[in-house]
Amino acid sequence: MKLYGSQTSPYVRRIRLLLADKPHDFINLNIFAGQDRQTLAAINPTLRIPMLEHDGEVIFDSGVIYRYLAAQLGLTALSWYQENQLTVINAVNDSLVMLLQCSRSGFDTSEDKLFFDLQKERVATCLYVLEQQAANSEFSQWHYVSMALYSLIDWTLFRQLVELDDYPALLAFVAANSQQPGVAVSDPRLG
Ligand SMILES: N[C@@H](CCC(=O)N[C@@H](CS)C(=O)NCC(=O)O)C(=O)O
Repeated sequence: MKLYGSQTSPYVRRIRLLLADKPHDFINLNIFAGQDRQTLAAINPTLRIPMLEHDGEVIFDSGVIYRYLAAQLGLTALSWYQENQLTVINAVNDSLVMLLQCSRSGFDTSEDKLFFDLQKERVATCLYVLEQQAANSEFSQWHYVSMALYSLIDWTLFRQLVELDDYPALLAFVAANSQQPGVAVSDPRLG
């Protein structure tokens, strides 16, 4: 089983955490340049990571990879409530990736522009809900949704994308899970 990704991607990290105690090869790509980008393009036309290669199949997208692995590993299906939690986590993640890419493209994302405002509003409304759920101990089990949340919040801290002081339960959640299997080796700060 081969997982293609990068050290810094939060979408890749959630799958690495899921596979932490399962035999697999991690292929660390620089998806934005050189030979690695050609490797990515040859495998995945969406030009996004992660992707998983197993038994002659290549699976794109962390959500689909999770469904594939859940079937392989015999994991319990997510409840609809957990699916919604994952959607909320993904919404923050997607908006922050877009803001980061805008910033790296030379845009001043602190400007009052519709696109930036919409992303920031979504990040705030979603983080508010996740904070309440964390305070309510809804992520006290180390399952896939918790892994996705951990990957998002730790990446947000690493990239310094949002001031998280207003989200003490999310910070406590990250602190409480820093010793979970696979967390140290998948730290984006090693990228
Ligand atoms: N829906 C996708 C999102 C994956 C994603 O956005 N990955 C980022 C890295 S964190 C990426 O590949 N970005 C490349 C790009 O936007 O060109 C998933 O869940 O796998």
